[in-house]
Amino acid sequence: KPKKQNAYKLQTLTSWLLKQEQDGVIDAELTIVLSSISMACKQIASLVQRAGISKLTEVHGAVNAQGEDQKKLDVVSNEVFSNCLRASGRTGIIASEEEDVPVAVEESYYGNYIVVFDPLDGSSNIDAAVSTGSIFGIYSPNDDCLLDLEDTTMLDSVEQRCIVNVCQPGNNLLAAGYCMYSSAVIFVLTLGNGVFSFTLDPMFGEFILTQENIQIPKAGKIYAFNEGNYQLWDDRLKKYIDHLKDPGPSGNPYSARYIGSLVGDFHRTLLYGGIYGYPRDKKSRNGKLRLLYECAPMSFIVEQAGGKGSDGQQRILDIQPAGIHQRVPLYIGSIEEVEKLEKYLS
Ligand code: AHM
Ligand code: MG
Repeated sequence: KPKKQNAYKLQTLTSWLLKQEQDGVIDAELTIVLSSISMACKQIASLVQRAGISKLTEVHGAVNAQGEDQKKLDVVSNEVFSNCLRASGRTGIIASEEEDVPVAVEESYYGNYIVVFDPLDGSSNIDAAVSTGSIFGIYSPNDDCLLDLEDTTMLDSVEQRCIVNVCQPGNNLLAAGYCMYSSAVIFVLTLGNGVFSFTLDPMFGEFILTQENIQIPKAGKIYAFNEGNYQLWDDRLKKYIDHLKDPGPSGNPYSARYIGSLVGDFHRTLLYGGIYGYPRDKKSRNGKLRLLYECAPMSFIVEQAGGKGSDGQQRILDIQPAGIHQRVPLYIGSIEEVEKLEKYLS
């Protein structure tokens, strides 16, 4: 009876992570960090789903139950993410798109992982109940950022040390992932050995493994750019976009799809192939997206799936960040599509 057999095969994110630990892919500390991130994502998923209702009651889930001022959902999501990471006791430094500077975690007693994250990307979509997501990346523990809290002379340099430790190129990422809050809640993860996708089962409240070793199609005729900025773009980029719209002899131009939510646009590109782009333009000289919290984690994932992440000239993962909130142009997706774009830009 195939149905029953399948039921036994269900694998939760937790059991999958423990298997990775047993196989020596990650250590016990990283397993705990990842599981605390998945916990944060479950909480954010329920906050996002209740956003319209919370507005009426002016309470965001349990977070604001004491009648404090209502906070914006991205601010609340940042607190949820930070609190889960702090409570894991395995993170040394956390750096969020929502915070001015990276923060050293005083509570750390074992691990010292560095976690960068964007707790709620695409939050302008929330009021219309359109997809949003959380994005994260994890870097190695680094002894240089261990804090001696007894030594007050160290405290001035703490912020500086944190910044130095967080500013690592994407090449150093140990793990990266995102959680998409859409018609389904999907957690996508790479530990550097392929890309795996888990779907939140609303019946059990558990992420269940639904796709293993995802491979992005080598090419794909879907492009996702905010074409409202067309007149602000470089002429070479305009030519590339014009080429995508040219039906050519086959009579089939590319299709345009743009949610305006990186996680949703990226997830579709990962599964169906094509290209997502956020170029530089006359207004924003480095584009809009952040290297540490958005571009590097997504590029690590896409490369693990056989695709490519580029700033138009070079591999995103090779870029050494000069600052924690640095922005870079991003072109990401199927290898052939990104390489074609690079040719147009060169
Ligand atoms: P955010 O971090 O402020 O949410 O901005 C990032 C978002 C991405 O999710 C999305 O791809 C992009 O901004 C959309 O920008 P635009 O509205 O300029 O097309
Ligand atoms: Mg963002």
